[in-house]
Amino acid sequence: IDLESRLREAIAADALALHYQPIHTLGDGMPLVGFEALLRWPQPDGSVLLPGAFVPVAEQSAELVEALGSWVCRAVACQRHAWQQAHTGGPLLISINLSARQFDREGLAGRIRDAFDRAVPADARRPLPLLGIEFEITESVMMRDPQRAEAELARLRELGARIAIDDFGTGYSSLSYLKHLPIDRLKIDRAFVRDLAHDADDAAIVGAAVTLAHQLGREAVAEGVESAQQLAALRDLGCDAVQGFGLGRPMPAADVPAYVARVA
Ligand code: G
Ligand code: G
Ligand code: MN
Ligand code: NA
Repeated sequence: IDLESRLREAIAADALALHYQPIHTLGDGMPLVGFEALLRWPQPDGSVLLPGAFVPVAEQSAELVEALGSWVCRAVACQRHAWQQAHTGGPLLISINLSARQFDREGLAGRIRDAFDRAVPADARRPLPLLGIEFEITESVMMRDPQRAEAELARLRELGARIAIDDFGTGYSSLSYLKHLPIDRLKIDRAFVRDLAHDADDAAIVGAAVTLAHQLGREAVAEGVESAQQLAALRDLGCDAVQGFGLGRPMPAADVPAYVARVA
């Protein structure tokens, strides 16, 4: 059967997984600030499909993109509840990737709130259900329907969430949206981080992105950090936080408590 039908079944059977990649600040001791939740689809033969292989398939269908997005929110809400019960992680931020197509239908913020509320027992619900959750959106979100996106993001923030622009610098868009959108962090795409330590152009771009973020009162996070040289360059440029294989790879949820204990 085709991938689309199999994905629909996998969502219904709760057969997807999230891996969690740590994000650390560049401050003293490089404290852990949170994790980005990344979709994985384990296959019957033991292999694992990465999101690039199936998120685009989901995006062909408004209903499937919605089902996948709700699954991710439910999974994060359950996981966070379990970690809180076990006193793992304290007030860590968990970042969730949103597809641009999730904004196509009205009421995204309400549906996300419902997904979070339904995932935990009634007595564990909070007045701000999305406190400690960050949503990552790409610049392309703004290309679809800027007014709706702005309104939905504002609602997500009223529910306690933070907003990050993902893959910053790679999108086809103007910078003007930065002024209007309620954004907390810019995540600088790893394409600019890769050669940062030896490429003066990349260093200039990353430096400008960090300055732009700070001037607007936002934070800058660098993605794809693999080496100590990149880390040193990012510290010199005043970047706030870092994420990448050099700090920690995306890990199954079961490995998170040990990681949190190790870096604490
Ligand atoms: O984990 P990996 O590097 O393969 O992720 C590739 C891409 O898949 C990233 O750009 C990421 O934004 C996207 N992605 C990962 N998890 C999710 C998710 O839960 N929802 C959506 N829409 N995209 C995701
Ligand atoms: O687009 P987005 O930022 O959501 O993509 C996140 C993806 O980047 C994850 O799938 C993750 O596996 C990948 N990633 C995270 N850190 C690194 C890194 O240091 N190097 C490379 N090449 N990929 C990374
Ligand atoms: Mn991301
Ligand atoms: Na990114």
